[in-house]
Amino acid sequence: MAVRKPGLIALFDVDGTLSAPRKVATPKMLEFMQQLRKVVTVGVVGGSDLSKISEQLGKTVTEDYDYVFSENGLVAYKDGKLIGTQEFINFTLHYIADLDIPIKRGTFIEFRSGMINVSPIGRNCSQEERDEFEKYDKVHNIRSKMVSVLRERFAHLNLTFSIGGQISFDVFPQGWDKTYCLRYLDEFDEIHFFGDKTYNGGNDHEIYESERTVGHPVISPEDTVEQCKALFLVNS
Ligand code: M1P
Repeated sequence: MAVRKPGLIALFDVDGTLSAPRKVATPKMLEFMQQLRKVVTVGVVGGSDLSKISEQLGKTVTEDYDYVFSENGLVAYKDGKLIGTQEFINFTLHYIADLDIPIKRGTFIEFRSGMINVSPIGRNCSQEERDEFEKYDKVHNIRSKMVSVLRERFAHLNLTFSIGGQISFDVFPQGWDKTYCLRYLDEFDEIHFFGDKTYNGGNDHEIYESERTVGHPVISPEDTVEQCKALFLVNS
């Protein structure tokens, strides 16, 4: 029996590489990949989501290949098991289970496009509970302590943790913060950014700190108006 060469992986795009664009791969190609897998580790990487890749490469795609990366690796499988994200989810849910806070509701983790939102109290809480949690968190630093633990534990995943709202924090790949929008603003050489969460760990921090922006921390919408008046409307 052939022995796989250690340290070598053959990684394949899907559309136009393993199948005609957007089409289902031929049985011959699928069979070939299984033959190939006997001698090298085989991975698949596609920009589309797993359901589209499954349509093209088969329902059992995550088991049929050593690695399957959908959404360019945002969702990653190794030997049929979710990696990265799955480990993160399990650790985070254990952490929340052990948290001693007054109220817990449902939806502690929410998957969104390109980000995971984590809420120690759970997103199903009422508005009143949400307001209470925010106050409680200000005193007990539940979110910032949790973020410190996760940041250290999952340093290898190069994630950004961002506390933006009242009851949760966002987790996403580095660079997928608000600076992402700056690529659409190349024609401007002076970009003023205003935000209330400009501190380290806040979801305005990266864009506020960016070399491409002049950052303005604000404390309320009223403050935003005042600062804009002083900056842009004096003498106009
Ligand atoms: O826009 C700031 C944040 O608003 C919500 O946070 P929370 O539910 O904790 O108040 C969420 O949508 C969060 O993702 C977002 O960053």
